[in-house]
Amino acid sequence: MLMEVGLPVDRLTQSAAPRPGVGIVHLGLGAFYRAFGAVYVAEAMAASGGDWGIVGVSLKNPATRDAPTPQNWAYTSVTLAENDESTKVIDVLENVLVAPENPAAVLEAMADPGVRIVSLTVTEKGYCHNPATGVLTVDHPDIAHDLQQEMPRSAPGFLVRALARRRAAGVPPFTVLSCDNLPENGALVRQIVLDFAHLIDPSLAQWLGENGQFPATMVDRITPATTSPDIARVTAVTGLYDSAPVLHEPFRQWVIEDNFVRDMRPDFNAVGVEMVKDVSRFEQMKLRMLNGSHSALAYLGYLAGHETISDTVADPAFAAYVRQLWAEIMPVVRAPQGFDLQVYAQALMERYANPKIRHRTWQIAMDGSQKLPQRLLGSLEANIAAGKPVPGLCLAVAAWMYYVGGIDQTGQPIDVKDPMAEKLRAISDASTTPADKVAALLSLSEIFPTELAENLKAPVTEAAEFLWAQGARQAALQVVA
Ligand code: CS2
Repeated sequence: MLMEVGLPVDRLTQSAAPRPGVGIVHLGLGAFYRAFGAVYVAEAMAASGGDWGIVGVSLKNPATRDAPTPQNWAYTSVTLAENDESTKVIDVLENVLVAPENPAAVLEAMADPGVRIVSLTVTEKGYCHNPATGVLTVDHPDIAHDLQQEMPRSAPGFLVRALARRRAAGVPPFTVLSCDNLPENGALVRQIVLDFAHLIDPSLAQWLGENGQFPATMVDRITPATTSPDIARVTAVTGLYDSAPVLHEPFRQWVIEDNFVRDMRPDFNAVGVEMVKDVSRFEQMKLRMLNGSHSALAYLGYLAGHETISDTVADPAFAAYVRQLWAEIMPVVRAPQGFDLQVYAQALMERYANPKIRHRTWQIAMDGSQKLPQRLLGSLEANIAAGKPVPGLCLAVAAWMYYVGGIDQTGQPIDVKDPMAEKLRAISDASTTPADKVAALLSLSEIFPTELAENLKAPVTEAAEFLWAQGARQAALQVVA
């Protein structure tokens, strides 16, 4: 690996300072958590101490553990501002486990009495729920397996089996801290955990209902997946080879409901985390304004041949389109106290335009079936109820429909990543006209509630017909005309 960068450089290594005890197990150790939650935890320990070392768990990929093992999972966090860049070593991971290789070790780590928080970034699909209703999907293959077997595969399975061990050992539950972009993520994961627990042992569900805590969070920092050229670049800047740096924007915002089991948590207040009673307004603002526009730009931008979000908004057609989209979304967002949505939108535009952040449209386009409800459909529903026309939001849905058909505007195949990819492709292939495709896709009740689907039929068909005939760029221009 060292040869890759062509320089005889040393490797980044863990510091020799005494290690803190482990207080957190994190499920889903990807770039986002390492660029965000882990950084805050490291800073909170630097500010106020505490045994909050982190054991990271990869639920799938051994590469997350293997590549940075020689550096004991210390890594470089690179902040990329438009005209400035800085690096910092984050040395807060004490171990990394790969769940499919050794689920028992993961359960053991989670059951350890020193662990007081289990946080999650397992993506929307990792909760194994129905995105339209938020209910645990009991016939999901991993859930069906985990309900029968002691050694889990899914995040809900690990949470419940580990919590059962703690109860049996007389240890209080850990706080479950969801850091995924889901609406009311605390209540959602609570319901999933309680439903799962109820199915294996109703008294466990009761114990968790009484003693568990599942604070809601709003998380925000744009963090593209790290690429090989990024690794070479970071090595050139720092002079140390790091196989797993994370590159992200300067902006970050973490809002957490301050509701932890026995109030045990790192000193988040000391490092700028907003600890609040109610996260819902922050979360709605972020999911609808940021993630909603991100998905819209991802589908349209990809179809128009743009590789990244910054390339997409550099095109005046899409910059105007996203402003129109925000104008549609703002009236159906209840801003948190002290927030001005116009200012928030302007800041988003500047964040998207940062050319140093190579956030691929393809990356954001992933898993649309799991993302659409909270990102776009909530805004659509509220606008339709108010009788307002929403051409920008309808075009975003139509663009997703085009994208999941799997062929782009130049006839090239699209590598669609989505748990429903096959089904979406089959539906698309079976219908010939845009109107047929729209009708068939709207009938997927795990994504579109029936009444909304009915209301969307005419305006999304109109958007789709224009998009299919004229392409993404013209369709965006038509929305703002
Ligand atoms: C993005 C998010 O990939 C995606 O779907 O919309 O990861 C987004 O970058 C983050 O939520 C920003 O905080």
